[in-house]
Amino acid sequence: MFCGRYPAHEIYSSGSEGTVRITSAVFHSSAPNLAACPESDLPEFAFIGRSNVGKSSLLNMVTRKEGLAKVSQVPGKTQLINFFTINNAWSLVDLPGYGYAKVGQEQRTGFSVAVAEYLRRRPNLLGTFVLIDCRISPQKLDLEFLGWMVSCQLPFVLVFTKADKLSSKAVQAHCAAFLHAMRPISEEPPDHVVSSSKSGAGRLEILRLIATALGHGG
Ligand SMILES: Nc1nc2c(ncn2[C@@H]2O[C@H](COP(=O)(O)OP(=O)(O)OP(=O)(O)O)[C@@H](O)[C@H]2O)c(=O)[nH]1
Ligand SMILES: [Mg+2]
Repeated sequence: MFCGRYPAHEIYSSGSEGTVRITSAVFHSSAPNLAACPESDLPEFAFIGRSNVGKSSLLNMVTRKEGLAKVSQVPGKTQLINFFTINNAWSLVDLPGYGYAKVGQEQRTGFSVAVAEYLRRRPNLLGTFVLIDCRISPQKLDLEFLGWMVSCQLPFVLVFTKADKLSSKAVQAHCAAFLHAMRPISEEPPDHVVSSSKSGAGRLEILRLIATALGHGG
């Protein structure tokens, strides 16, 4: 489950082993900041992480819709808060990455004020997937961001991306090192998923977490 305190309007239910089947995934709109975000009652799940970690690719992999979110080899591609409507029932949100120095935005611990405002104040945001590149040792910027999430009591799940680029043993070692580095931040080890947008690994786990958060299994 998402780690942290759930929003007051929680519609989470526990115990559902099911998953969600995606029948439609469409781009809805983009917004530069919270005030410009579309009003919505649909439950929302956001993808955040360093620039180039694979947020947009993961969104496309989860929805099985290549090209739905714009992917780029150049960091800093996603600059707006992008909303995608799934099954006309819930939303996935592709956020701009943090840690990209050339972005001319005001920064707060490396991520933009707009992203911070969105994460803290969006009323229908149920949970956030925080993406971590599984190939690299624990990074200060990621740990700082997660510390901020914990201090704001925002629910999140870790997603270790690009697992196809390493042996499974190396992936496990990197995940273990990251979870160890999280110990001073979070009393309980956060839930985590290992993913690859190339192989589709992690897709079902992510959909299962979403189904549980939505309170249904189908
Ligand atoms: N091998 C491999 N490459 C990946 C994976 N996910 C993303 N990539 C590559 O990593 C690069 C960045 O991917 P994006 O999905 O655009 O990353 P992002 O986090 O959305 O980046 P910004 O929008 O710039 O913050 C692209 O070249 C992708 O093809 C993965 O699971 N495996
Ligand atoms: Mg992106």
